[in-house]
Amino acid sequence: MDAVPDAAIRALTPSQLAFLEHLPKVELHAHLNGSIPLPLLRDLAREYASSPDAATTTSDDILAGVQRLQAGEAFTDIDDIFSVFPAIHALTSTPASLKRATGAVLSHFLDPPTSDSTYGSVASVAYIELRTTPRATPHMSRRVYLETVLDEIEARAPDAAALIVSLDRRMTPDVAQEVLALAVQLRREGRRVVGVDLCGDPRAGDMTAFVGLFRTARAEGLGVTLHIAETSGNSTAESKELLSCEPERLGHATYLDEEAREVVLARRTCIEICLTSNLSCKTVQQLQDHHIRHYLARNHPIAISTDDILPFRTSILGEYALLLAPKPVGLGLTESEVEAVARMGMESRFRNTLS
Ligand code: 6MZ
Repeated sequence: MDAVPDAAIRALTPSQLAFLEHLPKVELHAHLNGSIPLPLLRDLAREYASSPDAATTTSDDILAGVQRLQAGEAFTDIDDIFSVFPAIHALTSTPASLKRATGAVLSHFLDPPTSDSTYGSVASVAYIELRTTPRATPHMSRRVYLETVLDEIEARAPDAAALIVSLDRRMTPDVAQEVLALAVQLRREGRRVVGVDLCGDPRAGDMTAFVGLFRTARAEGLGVTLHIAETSGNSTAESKELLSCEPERLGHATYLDEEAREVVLARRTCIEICLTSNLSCKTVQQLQDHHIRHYLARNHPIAISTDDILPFRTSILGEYALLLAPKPVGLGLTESEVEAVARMGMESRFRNTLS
């Protein structure tokens, strides 16, 4: 069966496709290591196989994970998706490979529209906030990790790209504290850090320990976006706690209860919507049931985003095609409705640049 965004792109008329290609779009929810274009992943995997690291880590698991990504295998659920990230991380554990990965992700999103053998039609975005979780590896510290990504962002796309520093739910309090301090310091040094994110396995961690950090981030002028209620297992108490940090944006927000939704609506908190991701992770069963409908009906700010183009085999064009294509392949929005959605994304960028 076709991947859902591919079918939506094919269901468009030539004039609708041209409309989407020229529509000014932003990407606000893309994880660096989930967004590596497949051709580069192949090169990195080949080089990894003959590197000294392959002899010291569980390289069979890593190569099996990479093979799954190369084959474009469907993932069974969100657990399955999370099982593949360690393989990708093994391939970007040196400053050189991380720099190449960052450059390739920026090119994928920002270079002029092309036709690409892996993703079909590819449309570029006018602006991207790329997010990543700094890892300490045998080859670099967390600070060097972030500097490597920032060097690439600032060299290639100083006006069209910025960094969101991710805190992973699985981090120990000490590491989370260190990562927040790095985000604050780098921003004070004038680097292109615009915000912080909470991401990672939605079932892991105790969020009580993180709330204070996100309040500090806000006080420091950083934008805050939190993955929230991504699965039915995320409790209402947890969502309430995360909302108490008053984040400007939320990732997924699939299972917010009525009370939390009222808070979000009243505050006009932007919801980052990743349609294909939610369908692939099976946190949403069918496109027509997606919680985007709730926000569209209320003209509430949303930002259409890809999440992880590598495992989900999607693109920003594919995500917009899902809005515009007729039902049941897409949501059947009109061009002017899609234009209004794209504008909401543009207006939801973090604007806290240092003066
Ligand atoms: C939550 C996700 C995610 O940070 O190494 N990540 N976190 N929900 C999701 N929904 C599918 N998709 C990706 O990119 C990979 C990391 O992003 C987070 C995971 O923590 C993953 O390890 P970086 O660049």
